[in-house]
Amino acid sequence: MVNVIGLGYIGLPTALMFASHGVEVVGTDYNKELVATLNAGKTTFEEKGLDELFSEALNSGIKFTTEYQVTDTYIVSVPTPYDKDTKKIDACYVNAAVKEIMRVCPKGATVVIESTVSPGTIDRFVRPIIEENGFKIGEDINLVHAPERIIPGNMVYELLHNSRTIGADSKEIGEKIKKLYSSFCLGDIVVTDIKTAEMTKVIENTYRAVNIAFANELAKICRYDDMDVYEIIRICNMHPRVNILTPGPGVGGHCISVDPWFLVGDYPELTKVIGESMKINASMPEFVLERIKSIMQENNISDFSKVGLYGLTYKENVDDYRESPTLQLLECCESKNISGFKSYDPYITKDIVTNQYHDFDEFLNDTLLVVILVSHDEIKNNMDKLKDKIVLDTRKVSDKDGIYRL
Ligand code: SAJ
Repeated sequence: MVNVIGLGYIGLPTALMFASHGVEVVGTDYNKELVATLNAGKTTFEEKGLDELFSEALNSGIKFTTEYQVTDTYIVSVPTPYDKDTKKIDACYVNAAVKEIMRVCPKGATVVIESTVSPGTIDRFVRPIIEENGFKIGEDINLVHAPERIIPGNMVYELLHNSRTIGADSKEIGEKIKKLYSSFCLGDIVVTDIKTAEMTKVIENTYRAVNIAFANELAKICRYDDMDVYEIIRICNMHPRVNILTPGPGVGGHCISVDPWFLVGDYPELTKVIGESMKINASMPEFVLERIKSIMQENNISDFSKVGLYGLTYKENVDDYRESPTLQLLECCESKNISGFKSYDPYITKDIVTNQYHDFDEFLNDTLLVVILVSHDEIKNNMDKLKDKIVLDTRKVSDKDGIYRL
């Protein structure tokens, strides 16, 4: 039986995927409310195909509990934030989960860490916890790192089809866990050592962060000297070896805006490009605020309450608002004593900020300047509703003339 620890954005779909492919699974989370919701037959976030997968997993007998199980395989899928001062990984949730596992696990068990961790984290934190509990790694307990690669918005498809990396101390254990993931994963599974697996995962997200930062920096240069960044990127990308990403109002989510900091924290002298890239991405919400102020001035709008922020999530068509550029923008406003912005997001039904609307038309009625911060399908399909508005489109949702851009 596999005991999946942590039933969040990664742990839940992973647990469901194993269960719907014939693996006996118990999902454990310390959040009682979350476990109660799952036991009541409801999923805890919106994701394409997740409800169907949930039903299949329930039919296959998946169970949810707050208790750690006595079993032979554990998969740890808990958050790994970073310390805002040191930029180093904060492994407290992984450490706590491994300590709990050690209280119940029998000899011979395998502990798989799925959570994203910086290179060396398993050596520094996880191994000592196992050894302190009197187990010999490789004999009594096997350790594996199996980072995920799925993208919110297309998680179910990517869980099935993406290739994966498995890091293990021995080839034999690596192959054993590869076989387990092969129960559902159709992509190639590479077996390597633990530190290599740790580094590859962090690098994948760092690669994307650096490339987004490059696009964001181009947007700033083009704004400064009145050039069209989108047209320039479009033309450059016709070169066979150029593929520039899309500038935006910032980088959110719990991966790309977080993981590269681990490297900056651990290798401060060696991460010049990465460190600057993270700063550029983090500067985008303020850049958008400055854009808003200059557009307000140009259009004689002095009241911030006439400005509506469209989109609160960190990207399109998901309900996840962790570290979202809009929330970063509102934080920036707070630090500058600017208040009054209205906001709306079709995916956020509860109130998470002040002046938040829950109806698109009411939101539009009360605003003069609409700032598009997330390219949800709703806005893409309803741009005609904005025809009488002043629009700042930070996501290039529309090609129309007369719209302000980054
Ligand atoms: N963004 C831009 N411009 C772009 C692309 C993205 O501004 O051209 C912004 C998005 O709007 C968003 C942020 O960047 O705010 C991150 O979004 P994303 O879609 O690039 O990535 P995530 O954070 O949802 O998921 C990433 C993925 N990693 C890579 O693409 C390398 C995913 O495969 C990982 O599984 C996930 O991180 C994770 O859990 O680590």
